[in-house]
Amino acid sequence: MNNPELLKKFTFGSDITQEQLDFYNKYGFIHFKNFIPKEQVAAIVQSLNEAEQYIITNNISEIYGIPLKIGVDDKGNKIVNRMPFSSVYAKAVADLYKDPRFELIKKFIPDYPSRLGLQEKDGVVSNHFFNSANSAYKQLGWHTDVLRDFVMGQKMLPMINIGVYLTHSGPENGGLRILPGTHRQSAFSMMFSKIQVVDRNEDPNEILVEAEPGDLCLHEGRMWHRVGISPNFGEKSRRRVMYVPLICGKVEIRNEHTKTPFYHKLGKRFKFK
Ligand SMILES: O=C(O)CCC(=O)C(=O)O
Ligand SMILES: [Fe+2]
Repeated sequence: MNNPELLKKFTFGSDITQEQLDFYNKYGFIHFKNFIPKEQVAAIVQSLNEAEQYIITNNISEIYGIPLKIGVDDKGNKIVNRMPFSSVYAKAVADLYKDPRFELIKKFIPDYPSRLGLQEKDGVVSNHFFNSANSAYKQLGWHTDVLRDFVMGQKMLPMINIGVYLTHSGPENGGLRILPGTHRQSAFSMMFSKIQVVDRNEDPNEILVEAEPGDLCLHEGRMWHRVGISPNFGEKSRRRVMYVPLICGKVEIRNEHTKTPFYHKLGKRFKFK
């Protein structure tokens, strides 16, 4: 990585600035420091831990039709590695997205009306990466988030994945690796320049997003990204981050009666994880 501009961090103020819009449009991502205070991060983590216990005690395997990834940590305890629709069971998570600053984020999609997908797609996804023998989520291969729309035969509209960090994220616990600027690629390379999800190899052009609890990182749905595997096991590998999509187009609300989309069954067959 030889462009120091890519390491630039921003502060989320009372409005989105032109400089922030320009950076995002150029690179397909933007990183804001200290979006929420540490106390709020702690309250969210506590709320997610309680939701996790509830899910495990009640043998819940999916939320609104989307399967949970449940693994086992290094101490033999069950761990919910990927919790979709986490605002359903975790109140502090639901409260976070009432923050009026999420309205401002819509300015990054100026050409279409957009909305937070709190009850669409996978809702607020809480990722809990952990490196242990029986973890269900140690890393995530290269992919673009619009893959799902492509698979579902839907029109590809701008989409932003909004990430809020709950732990430090960097090389010691894997970290998010992105290919800046790839959101401006052709539809063909968006889908096929790497083998989606299966390819886990380092790319010479990737950059690591190093973040702290409370940081906010937005990335465009068409940008290639992956989460690396931690070189550590156990506690040192723990990485928690929540994502909610900012979406446009057709509204498809999910609830307790909606069915599991077919590609989850495909994923199971081919063991994508
Ligand atoms: O955990 C991350 O930072 C990224 C996760 C991700 O890319 C995804 O869930 O689609
Ligand atoms: Fe992703």
